[in-house]
Amino acid sequence: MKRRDFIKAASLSAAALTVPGCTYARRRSAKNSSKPNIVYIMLDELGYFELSCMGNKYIETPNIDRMTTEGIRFTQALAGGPVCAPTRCTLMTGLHTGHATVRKNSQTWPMRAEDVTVAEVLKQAGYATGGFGKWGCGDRGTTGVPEMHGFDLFYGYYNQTHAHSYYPYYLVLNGEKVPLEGNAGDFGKGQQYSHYLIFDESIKFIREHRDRPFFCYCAWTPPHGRWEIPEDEPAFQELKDKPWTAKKTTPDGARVYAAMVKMVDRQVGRILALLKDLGIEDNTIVFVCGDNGGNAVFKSSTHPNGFFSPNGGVFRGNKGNLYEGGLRIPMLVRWPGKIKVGVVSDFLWYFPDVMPTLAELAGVKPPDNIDGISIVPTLLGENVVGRKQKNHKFLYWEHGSQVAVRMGSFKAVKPGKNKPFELYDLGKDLGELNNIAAENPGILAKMTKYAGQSHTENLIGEVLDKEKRFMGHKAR
Ligand SMILES: [Ca+2]
Repeated sequence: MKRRDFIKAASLSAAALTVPGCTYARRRSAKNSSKPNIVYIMLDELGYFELSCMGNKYIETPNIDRMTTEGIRFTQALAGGPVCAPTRCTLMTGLHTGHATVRKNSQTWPMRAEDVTVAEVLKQAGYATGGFGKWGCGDRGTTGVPEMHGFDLFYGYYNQTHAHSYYPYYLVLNGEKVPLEGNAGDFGKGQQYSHYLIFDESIKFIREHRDRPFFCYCAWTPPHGRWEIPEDEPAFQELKDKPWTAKKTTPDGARVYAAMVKMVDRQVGRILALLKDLGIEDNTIVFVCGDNGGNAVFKSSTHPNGFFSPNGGVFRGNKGNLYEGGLRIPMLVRWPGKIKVGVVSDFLWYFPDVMPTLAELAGVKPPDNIDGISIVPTLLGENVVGRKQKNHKFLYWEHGSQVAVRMGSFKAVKPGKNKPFELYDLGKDLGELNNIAAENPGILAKMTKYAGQSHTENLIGEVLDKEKRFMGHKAR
């Protein structure tokens, strides 16, 4: 499909949505905006300490920082998984990685047709649903595609490896390839920077659905590598002469990385401004978060925790493992007039909680058999909601042969095959340095029992047409 046809198709689908939208618009004003719009912005690999409000000395993020003074910041919001695909699947389905379908970054392990996503739940509540960026729960031609899972519109990358290029031959819209003229599948060069297109479509979706409840899922790829940005991008122009010598992939790596963070920060600011301009700011809840723990890129002898120290030298490990460094993410939530401002919360929650939380905000029930709990009492206040916030009995993760369980301040981690569980008390030992398993056999036994109960067989979705899968960056 040509870009022109894509725009036509997109506006056609918007027009189709506008018809019932009239009804929703009426219903909405009659019910005094009882269903908030939801903008969920997830920045791929953004580290807990990569915000200026968290003390990062290289990267300035004034717009995301604003979310902390205009909303709530969570210190213990955890990713559902330590890498892209599983964490997205837990976010979408409300299931932890012991129950979810996508448990690894395989490109051939899609969600099943019967998996129910948050988009499907919100659709039942009358929401328009749009997704923009990296999907990761099923390639084209499988049962995992977003158009089979509640999204009216999904634009971006279905396959994660495809998302490694910011100048791809094509992006995907509702299962169809949209060729990007001027791109030849080369790394780092081309005429169309994919994230600009993805951002524009995110904005367009919000504009077009301002008169009805909408769910805008911005699973944006930056600052995930490869680290590519247009030379004339303002954020890069501002940083291009920084004397940062961190080496990785390209000599410009660290400068480009920081520019990518700065670019998405500006875009978060544009979304907040747009909501205000459209007069829907007070009826829109905005989330900004990372997708998994920080990736310690640009490591060197002078920067052993990575040049930008995404985990601040505080959390052990990083992306890919189940120590805190693989799971802690920035999480900021803003809803003017509804969420108290300037609050820092240590409430313990994770991605499976997103589905029941959004379902409650939308006034619908999520599926019964999920692992998440609604955190609406924490967001809006127990008095306002009229009930106490429920706590997790435990939280669970698995990733290959790694397993982790969190129970209160205790964290049990099995770091690999044939390795015993370690036990840490994060209340006293946030860096997971002091293994107290031997001294606390009772606590560990309870947690390993939870772990044993949490793992079910990993079922797999179907490949319906293998010719449709991503065939490599050089394939059209
Ligand atoms: Ca990721």
